Amino acid sequence: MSVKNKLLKALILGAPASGKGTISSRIVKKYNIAHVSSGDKLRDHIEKQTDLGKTVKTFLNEGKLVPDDVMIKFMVTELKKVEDQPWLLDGFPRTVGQADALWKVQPVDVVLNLVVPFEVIIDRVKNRWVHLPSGRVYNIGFNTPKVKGKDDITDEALVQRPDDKPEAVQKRLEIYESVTRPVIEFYTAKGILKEFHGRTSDEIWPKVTAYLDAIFAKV
Ligand code: G5P
Ligand code: MG
Repeated sequence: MSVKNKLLKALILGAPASGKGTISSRIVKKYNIAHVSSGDKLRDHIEKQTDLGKTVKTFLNEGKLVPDDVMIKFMVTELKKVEDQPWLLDGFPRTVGQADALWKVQPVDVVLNLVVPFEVIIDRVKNRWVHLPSGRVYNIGFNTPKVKGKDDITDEALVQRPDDKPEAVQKRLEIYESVTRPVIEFYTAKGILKEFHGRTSDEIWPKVTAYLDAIFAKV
C-alpha cells in the first residue's frame, strides 16, 4: 500500500526504548512513507563531528534534552526536505514548546503513542545495538543480528549507545515523565492521539497497522 494522494503527516510518541524506531521501520516499509527520526539525525551529526554534532553531543550522552531553540530550528529545516512526501516523525516533538512550533509550521494528522511498562524498557536497553549510519537497531534475543556485532545489510560494526548506560536511561525516563508527558496531553486535546499498549513490539504492531489501514483507506 502506498499513500500517494494525501501527504499524511504522522507522529510516533513513546518513552525511551518503547519501540518507536522498531514500529516506525515497519510502518515506513508497509506504507512507503518517509521516516524522520530526530535522535538518528542527531547521532549522525555527532558521528560526522559537524558543528551541530559538537553542540548536542553532551546532551545526548547524558540523556538530557537538546534545548528547544536548537531542536526546532534543526527539525523545521529537516522537515522542509520531505515536505512533498508523507512522513512519520519519531522523537520530535518532545516538549510542549516543540509541539507548538511544529503545529504552526505543519499541523499533523495522526499521533501514535506507544505505552510500554518502564520495567520492560529498562531490561531492553541493556541488549540494544545500533548501526549508526542507517539507524538500524537490534536487540539480542528479539532481533539478534545475523553476525554478532555486525549490521545485517552492510556488515559494518554495531555500537551501543552511550545514553543506554543505566544512569542515562534513568535520566531519560525522568525527563520523559516530567517534560514529554504534557506533549501527549497537547495532542489528546486536539483529538488526534491514539494509544497502543503492550509489552512487546510484536504485540503492539497488529494494533498499529489495523489503525493505520483504516486511516489510509479513507485518504
Ligand atoms: P531518541 O533517539 O529519540 P529515545 O530515547 O526517545 O531516543 P529510543 O531510545 O531511540 O528512544 P525507541 O526508538 O523508542 O527508543 O525504541 P527502539 O530503538 O525501537 O527499541 C529499543 C530497543 O528495544 C531496541 O534494541 C529494539 O531492537 C528493542 N525492542 C523493540 N521492541 C522489542 C520487543 O518487543 N522485545 C525486545 N526484547 N526488544 C525490543 O533520542 C535520543 C536523544 O536525542 C536527543 C535527546 O538527548 C534524547 O535523549 N533528542 C532530543 N532532544 C530534544 N528534543 C528532541 N525532540 C529530541 N530528539 C532527540
Ligand atoms: Mg529511536
